[in-house]
Amino acid sequence: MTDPTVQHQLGLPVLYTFRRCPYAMRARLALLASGCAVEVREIVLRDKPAHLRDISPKATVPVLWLTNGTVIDQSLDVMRWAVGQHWPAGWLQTNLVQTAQGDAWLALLDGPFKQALDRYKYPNRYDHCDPLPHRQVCVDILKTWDAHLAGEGSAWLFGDQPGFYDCAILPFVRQFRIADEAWFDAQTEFPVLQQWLQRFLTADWFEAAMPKLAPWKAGDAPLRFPA
Ligand SMILES: N[C@@H](CCC(=O)N[C@@H](CS)C(=O)NCC(=O)O)C(=O)O
Repeated sequence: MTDPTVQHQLGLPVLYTFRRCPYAMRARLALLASGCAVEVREIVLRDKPAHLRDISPKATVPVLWLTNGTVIDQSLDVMRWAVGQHWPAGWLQTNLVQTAQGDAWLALLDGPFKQALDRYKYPNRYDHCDPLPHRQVCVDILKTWDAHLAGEGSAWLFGDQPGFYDCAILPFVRQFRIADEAWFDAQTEFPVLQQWLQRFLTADWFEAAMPKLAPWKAGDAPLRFPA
């Protein structure tokens, strides 16, 4: 039997999350957009709760633990689950449709882009590799989104409302910028993408997806997300 101190306390799915993690961010954005409330548990990566490891031995975030015991432990699957629940009117009301082009971008993002991003951002973790060729790999990928956005002439990847792919991709573009903000902001090769990122960073729904929470421990009073 599950330890009662870790059980669902609010009758809602439990989301294990980490504020700064781009994978967790995309999951929170999709939950927020689809109006799916959860019981939120902030974690610290170096000191993960035992219950998280119990339900998902690979112990990455995000992890969504449904009230029926189902565990969803891949960020895109959490997004797809959220989108499948409902999608209220308001921001993100369009672009629900998932496209082959968008899915190809996600493969690029979660594969080569993330791999290069980690080497650009944390070269010391990779035998002190030279970060600049890795930054260039990311730039080349960013330029494809820049060209797409410029071609569409729309505020978001697939129209005038942010959608599934904006939520899935933007947290990683944000992380790329954070590695060297002054450098990123001074670049002239991807101006439309820079505007797209700024639109995201200044949106009230982005702020709503980034609550600052103390790390959870078993027995804590439950917290709801969105608050
Ligand atoms: N493929 C996973 C990746 C998730 C992931 O790697 N999350 C990182 C945080 S950004 C993590 O939890 N890493 C575990 C650790 O650092 O111990 C997903 O899409 O959810």
